[in-house]
Amino acid sequence: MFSGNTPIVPLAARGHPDGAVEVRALQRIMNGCELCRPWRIMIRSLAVRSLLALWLCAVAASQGKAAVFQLNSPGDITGATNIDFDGYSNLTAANNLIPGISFSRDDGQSVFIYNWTAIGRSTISPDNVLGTLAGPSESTWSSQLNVFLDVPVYEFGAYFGNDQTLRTFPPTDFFRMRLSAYDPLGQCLGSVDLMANHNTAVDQFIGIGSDSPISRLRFENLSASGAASKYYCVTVDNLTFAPRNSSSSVPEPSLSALLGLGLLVHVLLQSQRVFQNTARGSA
Ligand SMILES: [Ca+2]
Ligand SMILES: [Ca+2]
Repeated sequence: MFSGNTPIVPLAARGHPDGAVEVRALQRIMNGCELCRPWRIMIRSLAVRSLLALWLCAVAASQGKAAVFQLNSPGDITGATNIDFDGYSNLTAANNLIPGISFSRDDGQSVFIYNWTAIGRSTISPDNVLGTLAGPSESTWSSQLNVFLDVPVYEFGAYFGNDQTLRTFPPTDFFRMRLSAYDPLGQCLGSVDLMANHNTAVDQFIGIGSDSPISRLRFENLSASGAASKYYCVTVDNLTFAPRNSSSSVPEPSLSALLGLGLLVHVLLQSQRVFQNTARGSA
């Protein structure tokens, strides 16, 4: 008789004459488990394969989505190219004026360089700005401006203005600027917004960076509700852009991700090797 506290000691270990019978019974059980071993290994191998596939899908999904970030000043862009539009005559069509960069309006009309200082307004670099105002043969303005770059960049920004409030227009008609970035295939990478400070001066910097190359950008004057502005044209100056720098590094697999992949591959290969050896032994 034994209680719950009585330790169970194998008969063989106690020198009992039935100990040999007990050992043979245990061996039979073990042999039975051996017959299941190939199946256990195969199931384990399938599980590892599934985990590996899931991990690869997760890594692909995480790396397939570009990350964009807002830049707060031209100083955030190192090694940048700067275009200030100065030195050109007033009302110079700029669509294809400057090598490497071009501009367009959604309505197909010209984008002009304007002498902003000549009409009593200030800009970050006097005298000229780029705008989507009406021109000599353009009857109206546009509240969007598209920028195309021959060579993709990773950071882009500009000063914007002409965001005053006039009594004749709704005060929230031009409430914020949106700058969107697009990759070379035309896919939108993301956008950043900045509230307007409501004066005519071209005095606010809006910038965007991305871990993916940017080939096209779009400025949009938006109302407080996010609708397109009806009454204000886009006016920008000091376009600043740069190729990749330290703040826009390409995402790379993390060390933990690489270690995880290595471990999974190792376990997978080991499971396959053991399964093959066992299968040969069972044949
Ligand atoms: Ca200028
Ligand atoms: Ca302003």
